Amino acid sequence: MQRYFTLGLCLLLVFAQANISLAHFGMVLPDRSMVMQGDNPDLDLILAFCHPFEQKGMPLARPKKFGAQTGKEKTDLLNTLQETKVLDNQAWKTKFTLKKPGIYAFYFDPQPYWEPAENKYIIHQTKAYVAAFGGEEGWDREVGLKAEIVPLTRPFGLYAGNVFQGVVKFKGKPVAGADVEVEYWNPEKKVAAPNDYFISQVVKTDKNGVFTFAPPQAGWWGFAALTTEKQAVMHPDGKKKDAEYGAVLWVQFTGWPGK
Ligand SMILES: [Cu+2]
Repeated sequence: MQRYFTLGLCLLLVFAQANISLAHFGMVLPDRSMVMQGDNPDLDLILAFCHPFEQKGMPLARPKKFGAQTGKEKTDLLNTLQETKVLDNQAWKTKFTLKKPGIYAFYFDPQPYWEPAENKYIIHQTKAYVAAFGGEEGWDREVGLKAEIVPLTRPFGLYAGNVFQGVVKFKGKPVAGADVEVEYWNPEKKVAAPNDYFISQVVKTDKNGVFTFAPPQAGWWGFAALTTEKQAVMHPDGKKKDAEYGAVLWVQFTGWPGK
């Protein structure tokens, strides 16, 4: 029942928005992007699938992969996930205790999500960074996801209004001319868009796969760089379907502390 309801909701959005980009986002949201000496070292993380500005949830099945990378070390965290609800939909949560200084990249690879309205699968490989205890090395290290945004701007300690740049990679190579959809995580739907064009911001990557964006307001902003792979996933109907790969990155921006 739940599944049909969500599906209906997504279809509704498709028709309601016509050609305006329909932005689903994988999401990994730590409760903080920076943890300092003396702070509580226990992070709470949620993993979800949603339309972040509109605060509409979609179900996220148990991911295929979920882990943390710090330095060259990868830790498999899949078994730590507990099912929860985010925006009334299936989602996942976990706790992670930071033990040493460094940059932690939290990433997941979801099961392909079938979107009948678009006759394709959606696979958003999603990432967020947490900087711990003064560590600063290695924020530009790739995790090695099939679809990945590699930051060119240090992805923490950012003010609202700072320019943010990243390289979009697919199978390890920069993607020129990719659409990057950008959305604000809009807690309690406090912000209303003047019209539907404002919901998702869109920028393109240049010939080197680089995109640039400057968020106007503090909060978490999601970047979803989209690449379609033809006939990527076998559908139960026996035909291979296209997959929209999203390289998704969530970055926290903070308001300027002065007046
Ligand atoms: Cu959707």
